Amino acid sequence: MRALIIGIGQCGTKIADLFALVDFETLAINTSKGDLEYLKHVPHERRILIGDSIVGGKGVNANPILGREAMKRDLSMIMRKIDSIMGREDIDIFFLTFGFGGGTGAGGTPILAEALKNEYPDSLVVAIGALPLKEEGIRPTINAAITIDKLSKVADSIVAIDNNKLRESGDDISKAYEKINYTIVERIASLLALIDIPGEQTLDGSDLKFVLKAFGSFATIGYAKEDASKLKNLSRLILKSFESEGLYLEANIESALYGLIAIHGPPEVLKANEIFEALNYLTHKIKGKQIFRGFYPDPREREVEVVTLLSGIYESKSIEDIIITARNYAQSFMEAKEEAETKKKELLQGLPDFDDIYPGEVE
Ligand SMILES: Nc1nc2c(ncn2[C@@H]2O[C@H](COP(=O)(O)OP(=O)(O)OP(=O)(O)O)[C@@H](O)[C@H]2O)c(=O)[nH]1
Ligand SMILES: [Mg+2]
Repeated sequence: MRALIIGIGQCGTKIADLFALVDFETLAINTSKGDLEYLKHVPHERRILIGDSIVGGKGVNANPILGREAMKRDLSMIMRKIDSIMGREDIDIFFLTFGFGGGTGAGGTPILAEALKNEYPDSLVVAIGALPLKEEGIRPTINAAITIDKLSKVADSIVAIDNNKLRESGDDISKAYEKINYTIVERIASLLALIDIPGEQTLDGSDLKFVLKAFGSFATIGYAKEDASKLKNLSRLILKSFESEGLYLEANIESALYGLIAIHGPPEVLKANEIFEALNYLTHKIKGKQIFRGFYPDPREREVEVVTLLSGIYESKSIEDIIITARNYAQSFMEAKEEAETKKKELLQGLPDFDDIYPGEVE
């Protein structure tokens, strides 16, 4: 399984930095020089400053038009860099990590996603983005809604992570961000670690690609872990990984088309009847009725770990909230703008020009 993680903007590069810590191939792209320097694990030659000629390394201050322009201007340099890291062949998945609410990530990610799809038609492009907090105001919500729309036309799947679910943790914001970022990396790393390795019934790269190739719809990753000595029923643990609504997203999992479940743990607890009970239940529950599965008995292991991936999701309250808020705002903003224009014309109508009042002053 060959994957490249590309972080875009501050949120995205922080997540890519954690992937670099656990030895993934990474690239960090930002319009802010300072934020790039702040990273700890992405090697220096893998950090790319974009849009220097327009914003001078200072970031784009949540303006996605500048983010988009910065990415466009430096796109060929980025594509050369990717080519030099990965070569032209056999890249299974590009994971693009970013924040939906800022300017660099929101504006730049769809441009890069499209270029990657064109240059690497056999590779998947999976967007992993953090949805803004409601308190951040209208701009991040609009950036998110428009970026979701654009990515849904070019990416294979969108793994949306709802930062609003942070509130449930009660931590302060930067700790909470950190926790979410770790969770993202932990789940994706656990999933990829179980692809293409020997097991009872295994998952390979093509299964994962099949599940993620879902015409730009939403996907989410669930997870559950338990000490093997404390495990009462594996079926219940598998269901628990879904019940938590996946990876920080409010979504109706019944609307999913495909699922994938990987179970890893000591052989004596991976009981076939308990696994099949859960698989049966879930296969009937999701709309697409297709669940790929892999079991990985491991005598050295003391914990049972379940990673689940659901894709093809179209019913998500987290996403609907953003789209509806942005659309309502756009509508009332356009109306207010039109009204302002009309009122301005009404207010100023009937005024003379200077020449009407001061005739004959200039020959
Ligand atoms: N989960 C998570 N979300 C984050 C993190 N940092 C910022 N965000 C969210 O991402 C959005 C802001 O995106 P940034 O990545 O800071 O913005 P940017 O892409 O660098 O763009 P500019 O700063 O405008 O140049 C906000 O909606 C934040 O809630 C993080 O570390 N983790
Ligand atoms: Mg930034």
